[in-house]
Amino acid sequence: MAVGVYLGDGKPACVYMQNSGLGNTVNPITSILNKQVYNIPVLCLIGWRGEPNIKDEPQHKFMGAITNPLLELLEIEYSVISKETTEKELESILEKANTVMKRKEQYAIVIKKDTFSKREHYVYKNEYTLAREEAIGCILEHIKDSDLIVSTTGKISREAYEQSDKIKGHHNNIFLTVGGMGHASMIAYGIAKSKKDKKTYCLDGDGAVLMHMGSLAFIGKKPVPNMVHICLNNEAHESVGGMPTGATEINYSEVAKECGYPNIFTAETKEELISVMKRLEIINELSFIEIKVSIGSRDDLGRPKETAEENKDNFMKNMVVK
Ligand SMILES: Cc1ncc(C[n+]2csc(CCOP(=O)(O)OP(=O)(O)O)c2C)c(N)n1
Repeated sequence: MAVGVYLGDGKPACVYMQNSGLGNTVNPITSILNKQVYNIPVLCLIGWRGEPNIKDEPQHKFMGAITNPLLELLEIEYSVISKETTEKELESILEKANTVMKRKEQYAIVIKKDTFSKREHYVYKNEYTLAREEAIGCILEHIKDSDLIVSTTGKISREAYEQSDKIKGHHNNIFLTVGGMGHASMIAYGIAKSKKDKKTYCLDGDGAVLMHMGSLAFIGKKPVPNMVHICLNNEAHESVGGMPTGATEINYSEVAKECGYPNIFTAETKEELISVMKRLEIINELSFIEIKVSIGSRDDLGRPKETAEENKDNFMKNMVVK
């Protein structure tokens, strides 16, 4: 969009992202923006997760450590700001950014944790009543112990982890896609292809589906019989504050249908979800379930106790057990 805005306006656009988003934008930066191609100025505001020596989740550590070196490699000049940055310093950073962008190059401002003060707490709501965690619990109650689960980035994984402990007494059959938002469905698809004797469930979020929606077309085009793709749709990025995704009117089940998923189900209540889960017991064909859920989560929701690598090892070990 920033490229289009520049082409249309002749003015650089400002793009705001988390540093995991910098990973997603490496290709357009190198193959569109860079001066060896179109030389297009953009101002990037980048939230710095995983800053060295600051406690953060495992999926942010490596990207946190390489954020600034990566910008250097991408030939993007940058400044780092924090809550100590004064207005005067900020002014001179913006002046520098302007000079760089006049040369049609890109400039980044890397923003440390707690630079911005918290805005007033705003509670986002939708019209649905089924809680996401309750829906996840209901799914876990209806799947076999030998079934596999791949859960998406954010609180869906944390809820699946806790619900599985509560319902099954363990969480060894869940692969938590802690990073790589939007890729859980293709991971589930890969597992389903190689483990044909088991059913693989993907617990996805609507924001994550939207981020890499092309996966639906791929999966629908070459369906596997032992995969169930579940989109827990709260029309929001609940895990990071509950803001609307910007695609709240999208009918995800229609998209999946058009992409070729042969079985499509929707549910808005626990009763509807139970009846879908029962029907799934006798369906041996790729299926998609869109569950409309409310926006919200428990304040005391925990985090995985193992490292990401331990979670992966347990998942792989558990797979060989019948
Ligand atoms: C590339 C990238 N950008 C941003 C994030 C931060 N992030 C983590 S979870 C999440 C929201 C996920 O939304 P959704 O899939 O709808 O699930 P919900 O939390 O609403 O259940 C975001 C934006 C990320 N992990 N990766």
